[in-house]
Amino acid sequence: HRHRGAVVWFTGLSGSGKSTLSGAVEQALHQLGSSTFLLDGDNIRQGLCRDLGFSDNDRKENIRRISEVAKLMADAGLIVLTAFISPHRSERQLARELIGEERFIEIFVDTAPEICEARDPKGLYRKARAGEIKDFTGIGSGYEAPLSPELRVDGEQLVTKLSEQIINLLRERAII
Ligand code: GGZ
Repeated sequence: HRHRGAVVWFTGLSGSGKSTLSGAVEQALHQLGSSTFLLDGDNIRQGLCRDLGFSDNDRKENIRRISEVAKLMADAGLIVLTAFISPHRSERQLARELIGEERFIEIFVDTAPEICEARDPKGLYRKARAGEIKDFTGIGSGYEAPLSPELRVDGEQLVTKLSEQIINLLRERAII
């Protein structure tokens, strides 16, 4: 199957829908015959980055390591999907420069903070409000929305529709 290595970099708040959406895109890519790998908190923060927390410095190091791993996997020809908050523009910019503009696709999963908080799938916003998590993104810690991502999706729309938008973008970019 014709495809080239690339990194599809999802960014957005906790509860914005990054994991669900990246999972759906990965499934769609498999059906099209592409080889993919999904990097997310489950396989990174439990392993390679298990020494890191959520201070600005630790998040920066988290994103740096993820960028390096994603780059290697893209070099190997995979379509890598990453699903991390990646709250700082500077770190996303470093990822872009490391991986290469032509194969870095930044997708802003734009879901209103109030919606993310209302969803609260893991009860973390509630804990943050109660003062139990001091540097929670959107409450005690900032999120810098992308200024010019390759794509901004409305996180309140249906996942199937958003996934199609992303697949179309990958076709336009000749990644698939
Ligand atoms: C933000 C936190 C925090 C704090 C734990 N702030 O919704 P989730 O649970 O599944 O996703 C969040 C995940 C964020 O990890 P990332 O590696 O994506 O963050 S970053 O890119 O900023 O390094 C959330 C959980 O970890 N979590 N504490 N304080 N999210």
